[in-house]
Amino acid sequence: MNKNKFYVTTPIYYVNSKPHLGTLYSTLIADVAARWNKLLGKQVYFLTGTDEHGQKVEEAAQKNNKAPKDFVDSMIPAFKNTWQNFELDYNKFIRTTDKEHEQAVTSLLNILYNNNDIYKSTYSGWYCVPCETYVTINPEIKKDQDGKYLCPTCNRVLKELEEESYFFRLSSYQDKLLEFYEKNPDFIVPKEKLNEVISFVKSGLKDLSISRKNIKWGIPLPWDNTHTAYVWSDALTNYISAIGFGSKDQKDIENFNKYWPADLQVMAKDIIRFHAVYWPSFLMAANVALPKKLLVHGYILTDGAKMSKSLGNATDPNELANLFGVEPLRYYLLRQMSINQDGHFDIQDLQTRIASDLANNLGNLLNRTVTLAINNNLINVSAPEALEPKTVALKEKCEAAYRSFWDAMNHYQFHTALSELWIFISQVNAFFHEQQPWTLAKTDKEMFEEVIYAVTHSLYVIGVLLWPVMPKKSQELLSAIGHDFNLNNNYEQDLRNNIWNKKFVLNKLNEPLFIRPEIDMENSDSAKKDSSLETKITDIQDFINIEDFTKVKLIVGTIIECEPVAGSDKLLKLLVDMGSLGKKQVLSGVAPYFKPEELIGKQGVYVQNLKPRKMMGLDSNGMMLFAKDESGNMRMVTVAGSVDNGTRLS
Ligand code: ME8
Repeated sequence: MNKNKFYVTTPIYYVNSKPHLGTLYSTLIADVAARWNKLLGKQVYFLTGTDEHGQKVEEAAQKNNKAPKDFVDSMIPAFKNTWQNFELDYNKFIRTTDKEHEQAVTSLLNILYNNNDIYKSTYSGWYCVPCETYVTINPEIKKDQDGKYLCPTCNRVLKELEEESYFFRLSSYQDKLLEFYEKNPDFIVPKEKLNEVISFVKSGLKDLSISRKNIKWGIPLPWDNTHTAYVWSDALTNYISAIGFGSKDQKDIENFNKYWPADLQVMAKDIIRFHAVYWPSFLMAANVALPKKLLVHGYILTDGAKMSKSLGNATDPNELANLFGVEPLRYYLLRQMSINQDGHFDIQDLQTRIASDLANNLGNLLNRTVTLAINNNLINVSAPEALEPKTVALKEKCEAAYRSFWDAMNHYQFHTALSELWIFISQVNAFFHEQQPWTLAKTDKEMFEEVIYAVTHSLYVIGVLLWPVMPKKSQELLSAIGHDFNLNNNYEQDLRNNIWNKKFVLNKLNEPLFIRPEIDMENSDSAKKDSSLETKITDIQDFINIEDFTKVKLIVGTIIECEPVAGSDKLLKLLVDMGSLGKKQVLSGVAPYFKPEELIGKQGVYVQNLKPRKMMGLDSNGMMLFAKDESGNMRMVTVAGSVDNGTRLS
């Protein structure tokens, strides 16, 4: 088996409406997985496309006064343009109306029919047209006020059907499926979804209706053209038809053998049963290998409801991209959504992340470093012969960040990977501030160059790792330090080895890497169209994220000595005991409020890592926290109960 290839697929989307944030999210996940595997040096094939047959589309075409094929053709540009706008670099866009696909479905169905896996009978039951699925009636199925059954997925009225249909012998695959799940416990990410599938299969599989007699808009069954293939037996086949299944052409056969089985099939939980039960049984029946992994992501929610085109609360990704930029939106979706859980899309949060993570933490770091270096005539930056211990510590953090990022990406936990990377970005920022290169530029040229080198190398690693998520920003960042992103570079080995010997040439950026959004949402067209965008963006508070908060070291400490500072009405000199962290002298402007003896023995909260400064010729290291009450009296910030000195607040 070719271990050096990576085949990733998205669901093929129904064409009854335009792409939305939810379908963008699935396609983006596949794109990032594809790019990450390219970065690891693999040959990648990324497939997406559209699901165009069936009753739903037939009805939508009728409503639009169009022939079905004209209707589906008219919907394709919306998908292709949106995916292009979002830099989704797929290899193939398959449509179920493509000739090769129709041929592949015919081949697959013929194989199943000839193997006696398909038989004719009568279907009687309940069908959901919007979901294109049969629903088994059980006590949990709800009814509307007229007593009509409602679909458990989309809440719409079910239709009763009784018609002749062909059935696939799904029931005879129950044991084989269970054996497969047992042997492949990693078949589904996250694991609990596999357990749900196992329970469903164990509860007993019924044979599956795979054709519809009265629906003309579909692929006719090869042995009975009065029936068309039921949408799922048609749609699921796209994953193999796109890479050459069923073709006699030698090139197609080679392509199919090269890429199948798929390494990753991305979807949300609504269609897991089709992919984890029906799809593997069709493949088993045709003696074709099963996909290696299904990645089941959560729903993007707006106001607690799943965003979907049929429910009518979809946010237009292109409008959002116009307001916030394509790549910041890509970043936000991956960073904010914990991949296997549902998550809320929140405009305010989106703009906070852009301002804080992108513009502040990353963009400013690049800008400050490059500007400071160039202003001090440092343009060609090369590695120092030996590194100071503080630089070695940063280098070690860089290696650790790469490893954590690598691990999270390989498990498709993109939010974790990005959070790890931003922790590293905070560490680089902290290094920059602690080293004070603006002072070193005047006092210690050699150390100045070392600090600039260390930050630049760190930015190089950050830039490369960002490529799967923000390809253009990654390139812009790398250009600013004199590198080009090139997939021929063996980045995997390069970053793993963490050898700091590269040369950099610094260039000033023409404009900042990221711009803080300052959009008046009330007057924006897209805000008017979509109530979920109603937040007034200019009202944003200056939020910090958790990484920013954790930069502040708040420690519990007891004041063991306290005396006035000679010559000052305001200052008291405190000695704070922080247990194992030692004792520190702090100057505090609270003399008008306390007699020294009132503070001695009091336990309070101390900011440990505030930059030391001198007041009245005395050192002050850190700060003790106080709060003024309504009457203007000062109160010391304390912890309820007694805590060991030196305990960090969290
Ligand atoms: O089910 N959040 O097509 P579909 C996250 N044609 N992802 C979402 C989402 C949301 N709010 N809404 C939709 C079909 N998705 C079939 C698939 S495959 C052989 C046939 C994504 O247009 C998610 O991936 O209804 C979900 O599984 C898919 O779109 C459903 O797309």
